[in-house]
Amino acid sequence: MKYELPKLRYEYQALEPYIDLTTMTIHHTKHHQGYIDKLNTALEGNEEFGGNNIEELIKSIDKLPDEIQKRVINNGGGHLNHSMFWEIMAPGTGGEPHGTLKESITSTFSDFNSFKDKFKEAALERFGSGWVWLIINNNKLDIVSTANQDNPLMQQLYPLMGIDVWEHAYYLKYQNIRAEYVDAWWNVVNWREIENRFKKQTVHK
Ligand code: MN3
Repeated sequence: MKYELPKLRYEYQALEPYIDLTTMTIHHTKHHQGYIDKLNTALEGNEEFGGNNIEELIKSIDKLPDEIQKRVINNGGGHLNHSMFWEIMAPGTGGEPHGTLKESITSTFSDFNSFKDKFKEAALERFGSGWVWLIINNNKLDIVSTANQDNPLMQQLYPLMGIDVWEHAYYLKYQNIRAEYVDAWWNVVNWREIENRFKKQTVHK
């Protein structure tokens, strides 16, 4: 089974004015598709790895043969990261999380605005291309940053949400001003989906 580009649950222009139509279109159809194509090529002859579950593939990255490991980190990571990214955004969202996720964020970071400040700081500090994540590990939240297309699952940390700070994610609209992109991005954060990801990691644990 080859990996395939997931369909978006909204139109390419739906996240305007915060994320523009052209960026969304290129990001999904060119960048994300490119990672998938290269991942499929890397796995030719190695189809036993992952069993078409991208999370499992990335979690067990150490088990892959050396000659394809780096390509799978880059392109499998790219596929996993973007698949989550499209889902944790939606039009008409933003605001604040609810329920146990809100409680957990508040008890970890003292309040929601402090969490946002810390997340933004990490996004601005990420040198070059990468991602900033809210992760959960043994029921504890933390903010971590990774380079390139690395995913926290490679360190067995579960990503609840993450922001793509590669220039391809914001350059057309925000040019070099990453801070403006991060500020705008909060308006399209789909907390309901992130709450679901949080619940799946905390129930029965
Ligand atoms: Mn990207």
